[in-house]
Amino acid sequence: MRQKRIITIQDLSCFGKCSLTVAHPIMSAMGLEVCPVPTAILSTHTAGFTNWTFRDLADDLAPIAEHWKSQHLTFDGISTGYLGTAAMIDTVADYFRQFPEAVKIVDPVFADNGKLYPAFDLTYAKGVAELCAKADLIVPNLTEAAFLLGEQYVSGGYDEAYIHGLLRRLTGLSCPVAVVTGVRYDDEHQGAVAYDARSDRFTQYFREHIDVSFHGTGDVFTSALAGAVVLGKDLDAALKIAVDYTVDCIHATMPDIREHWYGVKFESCLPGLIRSVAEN
Ligand code: PXL
Repeated sequence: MRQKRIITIQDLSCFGKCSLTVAHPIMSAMGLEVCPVPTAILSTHTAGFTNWTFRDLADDLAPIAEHWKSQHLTFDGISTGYLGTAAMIDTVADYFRQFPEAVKIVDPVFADNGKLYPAFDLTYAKGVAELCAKADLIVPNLTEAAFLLGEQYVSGGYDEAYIHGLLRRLTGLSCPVAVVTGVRYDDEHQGAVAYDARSDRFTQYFREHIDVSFHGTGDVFTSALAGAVVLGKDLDAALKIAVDYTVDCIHATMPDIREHWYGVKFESCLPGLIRSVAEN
């Protein structure tokens, strides 16, 4: 059987443990053949560092896809993350058109904690909502979900009915499956809730809430989720694999939180992820 093959389109932040520098090793460890398409090269990510370098690689993306088409390459999945510019959204939509056989997973990556990331505005958020309409699976956090729907962000005190309604409205963007991350119904637990509009079915997986916030955990979660989905795992198994791995990475980083504030130590947890893929 041919190894499952996934394109991952997002930036390469050379330091900081996010986007491609986590997606590639995580999905490789899961057994996928990973084909990274860097949208930009930055010296560091933009959350907490200053004066980072940024080189836009937008002009390289279309020729890469054209070359791959000329070589008759096919892909089982395409996963997208931080794209950097609104123009890049159209380029990614072209990848979706050129490789219709691939399962398309969009992590919006433009906001958190009620606020847009520094590089983005409402036009960008609208562009991502249009990209979500072309995806098979979207993975917003609660802030991104609110922006995608043009709704008020609700930071807490919500119940299951709210989250289920939110997920139904997200699939109403014209994407069959939505997963929201960072859901907390009480003070002790945190997890992800998914909805498949085709079967009208919700699924969820929670672990203990850890009262810290690390940059890049969204990218870690989506990498493990996308890897699991493209490997053919069902939504229940994929949620468990991704939540467990993300929580394990946070635990592994906690003792070193001051030194390691910029991202999680995902490497030491890869053996557990590999076991989890085999078991679930
Ligand atoms: O983890 C999301 C992310 C990815 N890439 C870059 C970022 C961010 C979030 O701020 O700045 C460059």
